[in-house]
Amino acid sequence: MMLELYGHLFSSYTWKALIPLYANGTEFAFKEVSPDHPRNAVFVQRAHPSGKFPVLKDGDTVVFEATAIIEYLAVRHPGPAPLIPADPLEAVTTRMLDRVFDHYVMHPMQQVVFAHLSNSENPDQAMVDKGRQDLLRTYRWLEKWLEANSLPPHVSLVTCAAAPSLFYADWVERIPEDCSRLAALRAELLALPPVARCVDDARPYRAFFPLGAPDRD
Ligand SMILES: N[C@@H](CCC(=O)N[C@@H](CS)C(=O)NCC(=O)O)C(=O)O
Repeated sequence: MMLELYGHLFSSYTWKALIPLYANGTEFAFKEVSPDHPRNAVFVQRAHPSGKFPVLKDGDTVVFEATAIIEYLAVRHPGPAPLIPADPLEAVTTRMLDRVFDHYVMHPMQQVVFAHLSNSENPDQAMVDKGRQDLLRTYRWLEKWLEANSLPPHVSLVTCAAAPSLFYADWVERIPEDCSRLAALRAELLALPPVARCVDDARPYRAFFPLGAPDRD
């Protein structure tokens, strides 16, 4: 039975699950979660404890949380992309960085976006300021980390977490000039074919970005 991925093409966490599928040329059916496809939305509401996507369905197996989806793909649908490094210690670093991008880049970016979604005229300024400050703090941490380390080879779990989080975070709080390594990493990620495909497929939805999408990327 064909794999099914439930999500939305503009959603950062959906990209995180799409990138490994594209990178490995894995066949799957994309199930858009939107009011136009209420059955898909109902499936996700039932499958995920918080009704969030992406959700992967592989026959009778349902996997949610983008990181778990990537771990599952690495085991059940492996391909040329080294999603999880074979070396156990490199795998630890990979999983640690995945958490860094989810918790400290994606999360503050989403907080700022939610503040604008909740009240577009008058977003909660404390929430916006906190999200922006947290992003800057993580940018500087990543810049320092990149001085001494490099990411695992693409396309790994880290690629999948870093690409969408840095893509949208930079729209919320621009990566400052003193973080040139991080800015270069973002550009490198966006040039990878599976990431470029996500960026291109999401273009029709840019008008919906609550802070207004910048005229770049
Ligand atoms: N921890 C989840 C986060 C997923 C998430 O935040 N998904 C967003 C889209 S990017 C979502 O489902 N938003 C709709 C909602 O919360 O109802 C994961 O890693 O997959």
